[in-house]
Amino acid sequence: MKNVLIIGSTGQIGSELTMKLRAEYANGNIVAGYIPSAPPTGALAESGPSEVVDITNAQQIADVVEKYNIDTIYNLAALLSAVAENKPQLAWHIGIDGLMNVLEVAREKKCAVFTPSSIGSFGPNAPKDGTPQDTIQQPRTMYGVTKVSGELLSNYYALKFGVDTRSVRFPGLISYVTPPGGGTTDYAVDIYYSAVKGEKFICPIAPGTYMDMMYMPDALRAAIEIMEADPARLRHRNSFNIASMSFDPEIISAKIKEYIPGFEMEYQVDPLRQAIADSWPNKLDDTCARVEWDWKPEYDLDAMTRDMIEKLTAKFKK
Ligand code: AKB
Repeated sequence: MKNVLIIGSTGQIGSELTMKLRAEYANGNIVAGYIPSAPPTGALAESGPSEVVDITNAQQIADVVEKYNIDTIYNLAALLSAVAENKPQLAWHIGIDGLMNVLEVAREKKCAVFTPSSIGSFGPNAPKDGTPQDTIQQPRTMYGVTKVSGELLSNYYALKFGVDTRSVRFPGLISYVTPPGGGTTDYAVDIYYSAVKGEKFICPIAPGTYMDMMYMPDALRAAIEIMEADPARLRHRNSFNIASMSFDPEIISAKIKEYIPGFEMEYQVDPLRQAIADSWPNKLDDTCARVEWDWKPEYDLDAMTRDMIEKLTAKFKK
């Protein structure tokens, strides 16, 4: 039995991860932590317990961990990259002060902790292609600064206090369920919505800009598999590079055209998002994740595109 608290359960990853954890650990308490401005609705609200848990409130976290005898915390509270650039203090407060609250509760109550990092933890000095697991990171964005700091802080708690912290560096995540908000990679979600609605897509990222991307089912599996991995095999903890596909706007647009021949795209590059994207890697090397816990993606661009178009078409027909 597992008792899990998901902080940020109504966000892009949380809304799907909570449902998957409830399916996988059906006999446990899978608690959807949320902030009052974003309460759970529909199946998320009906399928299990939910509690107000603001990551900046350590007591709230401790109370819910105590109440449900929580053994694992998924800490998904964060501002995405473009929003964090406009609200750097808040990004730090949620990303690092909040993480510190989680780690302290975890130390006291002996919980394992998953806190996602990102391709955004790398900056322009990192090798762009085949970016290694262990390399110079030096991000230039506040998002990246919080991600690298979060990786270091999580490793510190593992080494110093024995807290079982683990994580992955997520690529841009693509899903038809909950839309993302304020990320640099979000164009790769929005493009499918425009295509299925029959609208021309205005692309904020320039042609030739490659970034790692991943379909949500693979990302959810990664988040669960890393927490279930045999600790004796792990040489790394925070955070593992994971990868499945890398493309630029031209490649994803051409792929969509194979399924929706009338699809049109025009570029209106957003300087903020473009600068962030230019500072990120083109493609990560995820060998360590493959070797240490058998990570393997299932979706490539073609399989993801087929599924996205099919699922969004059904969604808009309702
Ligand atoms: C973002 O674009 O901010 C995120 C990420 C890659 O971490 N999707």
